[in-house]
Amino acid sequence: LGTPQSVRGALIAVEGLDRAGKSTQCARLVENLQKQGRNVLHLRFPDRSTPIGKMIDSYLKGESQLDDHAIHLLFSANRWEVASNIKSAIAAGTDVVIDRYYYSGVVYSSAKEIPNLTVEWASWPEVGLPRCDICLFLSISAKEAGQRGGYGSEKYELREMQDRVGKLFRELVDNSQEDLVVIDAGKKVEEVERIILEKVGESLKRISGGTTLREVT
Ligand code: NYM
Ligand code: MG
Repeated sequence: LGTPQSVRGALIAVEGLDRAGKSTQCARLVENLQKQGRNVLHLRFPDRSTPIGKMIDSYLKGESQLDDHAIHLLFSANRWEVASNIKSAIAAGTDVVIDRYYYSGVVYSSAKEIPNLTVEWASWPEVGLPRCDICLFLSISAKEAGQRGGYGSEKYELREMQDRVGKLFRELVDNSQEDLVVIDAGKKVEEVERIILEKVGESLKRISGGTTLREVT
């Protein structure tokens, strides 16, 4: 009685090619939301700290080999192991900002062009995960991303692979009714930061209007 109705937090994902500026923008977004007095949980996938995450880390560094389907399922399992934490944080009114989420999961694995590892196959293990309210896709060409100090030495950090990943990301953007927002990541850092905050603000408004947290279908 008389107490303000509690509003759930927002689930915000930031996606894009390697070197698109995701980490920088996630950090800034978290800071900006906190400045507005919001509670924020900052996550990233892969989360390399868990036992599954350690297997992923070792695979990405080329220290171990895994079947392409097996590593795909590990990436997904790495999300499932924190799914309930995400849900309870959101329910408690905390915003969750995630550096890569199921979009990366689907796109990177299917970009490997392994027979039967299709987008459809790759999407199944993600069904049921908390779906983001907004996904900010930091759009940059593989060429431009590669010029940003060059790629590292991890698996997938190759120009050809990044080109295919970029193409698949764009297909996903075109074909989905998801709340995917394309952001030109070639702009200045501050400009990208401003646009992101504006888009997230719109999403927060929709949430305080009562939209519920959905699941990936
Ligand atoms: N990656 C990331 C996947 O292949 N599947 C996934 O589900 C996720 C979350 O891991 N090249 C790939 C994309 C990156 C690599 O991510 C490591 P990061 O953000 O560079 O640590
Ligand atoms: Mg990387």
